[in-house]
Amino acid sequence: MKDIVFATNNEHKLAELRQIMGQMFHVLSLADIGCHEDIPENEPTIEGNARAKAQYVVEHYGYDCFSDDTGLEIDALGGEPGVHSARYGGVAHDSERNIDKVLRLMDGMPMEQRTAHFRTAICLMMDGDTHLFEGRVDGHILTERHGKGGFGYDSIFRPCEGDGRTFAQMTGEEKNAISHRGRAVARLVAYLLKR
Ligand code: ITT
Repeated sequence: MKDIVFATNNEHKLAELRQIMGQMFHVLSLADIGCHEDIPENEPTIEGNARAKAQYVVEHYGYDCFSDDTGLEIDALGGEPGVHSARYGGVAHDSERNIDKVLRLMDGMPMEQRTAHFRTAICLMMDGDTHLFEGRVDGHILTERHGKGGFGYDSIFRPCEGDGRTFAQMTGEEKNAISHRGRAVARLVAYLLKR
């Protein structure tokens, strides 16, 4: 099985990736290659941040790799939290605070105004070339948390294509089948298998 490095520090993303790609590729984490630092993500777009993360690993560690940058874009909030999704509540990677802020800002809004989507940009840097793969899923932001699975904003996001459950109420397989990340990874895998 071929090794491939996934440039993430997010253990939930890594688990999802291994669930999707694990039969075909041996997915190595940053810890597996000895990278323990917080890679800077200062670009104004998720595509830019995905590229920055992959570039960092290529430059500092010399591995071909791919990265994932994801944002939750809420229409009524002008596309926020978007590229600021990880630290929307003020503290990096505190999902409870992030969710609290979204629910506060959307308090009292009717369901038809609560439309949102997740967008994932995957950046693959391989043999000196750069490739971007995108995935998107549309849905609604609920008024309170539902479910204990998933991570990040999953407990308040109900995808349009599902059966009324949030991502946090689905199994990993169910989420991957329709999610932003699942779709972007499907494109990445199709490309890697064709090469
Ligand atoms: P890496 O940069 O190390 O990959 P990160 O957690 O910083 O990990 P992002 O910047 O891409 O990742 O993600 C921003 C935040 O968006 C993340 O911290 C989660 O709270 C949220 N998020 C990302 N993917 C998600 C998903 O599939 N479901 C729910 N929330 C998600």
